[in-house]
Amino acid sequence: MKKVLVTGGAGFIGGNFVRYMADKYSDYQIYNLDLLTYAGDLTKHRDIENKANYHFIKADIANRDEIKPLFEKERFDYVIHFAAESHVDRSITDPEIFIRTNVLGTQVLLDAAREFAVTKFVHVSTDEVYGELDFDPNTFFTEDTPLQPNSPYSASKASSDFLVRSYYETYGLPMNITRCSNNYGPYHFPEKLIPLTISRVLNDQKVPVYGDGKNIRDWLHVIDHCAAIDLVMHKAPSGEVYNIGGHNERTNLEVVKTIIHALGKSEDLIEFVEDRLGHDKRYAIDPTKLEQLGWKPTYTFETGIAQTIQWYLDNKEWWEQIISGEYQKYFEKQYAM
Ligand code: NAD
Ligand code: TDX
Repeated sequence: MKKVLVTGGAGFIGGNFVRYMADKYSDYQIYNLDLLTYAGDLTKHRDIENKANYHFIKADIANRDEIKPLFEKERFDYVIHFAAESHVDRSITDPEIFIRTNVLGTQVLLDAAREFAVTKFVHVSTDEVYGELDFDPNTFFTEDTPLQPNSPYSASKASSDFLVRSYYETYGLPMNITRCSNNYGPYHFPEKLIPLTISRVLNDQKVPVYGDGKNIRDWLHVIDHCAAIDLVMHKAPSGEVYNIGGHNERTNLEVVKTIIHALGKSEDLIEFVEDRLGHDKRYAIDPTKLEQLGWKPTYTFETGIAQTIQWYLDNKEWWEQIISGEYQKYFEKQYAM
């Protein structure tokens, strides 16, 4: 029996990962540790919360007094670290919490993982630590691309990557770092482009597109990301970094138009608004190293976006409850629309 600590398991990707693991490995004990910030919610786990191998712990990763006793008591085998402040726009408005959670929180976890000798620490990072690519379609981020983060968010993630690397080099802590491209899929918080577009188009509301809409992101379905982490956790040699992405590059405008057309609405819903500060032009992943480990994505962008739109149609109560609360104030402040 293995004990797996998943931090941030009430959020979007961590939440999908917790469900994936609890369903796939009945012989593992899955511990979802989450502070339940604005981005965390437990209603998404109603169908697994009574499983014998699922446990929830409300705690703050940056609070050493909470984290250390927990590791001492449970003696986790694996730590899969998703918990973070994850929204670039919020990091531009208020960077401080990003440093506390993403940098200090990671350090607290690393100290506990080291002291209580976990089998492996998997640090879930992002392609944004590499900075931006230009529009040459033959250029990609590889694991050897230098880190050049451009936003406070990506700078905090890059800092945490360096800390994880240093604990491997200095103390021999077994670890992997994964750097994934933009995720989408069920339970994606509606402040991010895809769920924001789906929810607003369904309500016949304008969709804010930053700048000229030509920035490119490389989209990966969240379940393909979960499978990649499962593989890295079990098969990757310690100390290695893996990029995760499935060659699904789209401009933001293409993404928004795809959703509008799929829902049978008009492109008049598109509203070009002021650009994001320091807006990265393009992200694109070369996943060769992970493919050599045995990973292959199951979704194309077309099949993934269709599944995702259908999920938002079938689960309106989940996102309606989110956009009707505190989120409404955030939206008004962020967009002034
Ligand atoms: P999210 O914002 O949906 O979820 C983050 C979760 O972390 C929330 O449940 C929140 O309550 C929890 N959390 C925040 N601060 C905490 C703290 N101090 N202690 C404990 N829990 C805390 O984020 P996401 O989109 O699911 O991203 C998960 C991870 O994957 C992040 O580390 C992010 O950097 C990385 N990532 C995300 C994407 C993407 O497209 N969303 C792509 C690549 C990498
Ligand atoms: O209202 C919007 N209008 C718009 O044009 C929003 C919210 C976004 N955008 C643009 C900005 C980006 O070019 O869409 C693109 C995607 O934006 P986000 O959904 O905010 O994602 P991004 O900034 O690319 O970061 C995401 O992927 C990498 C996650 O939020 C990060 O956590 C992850 O590391």
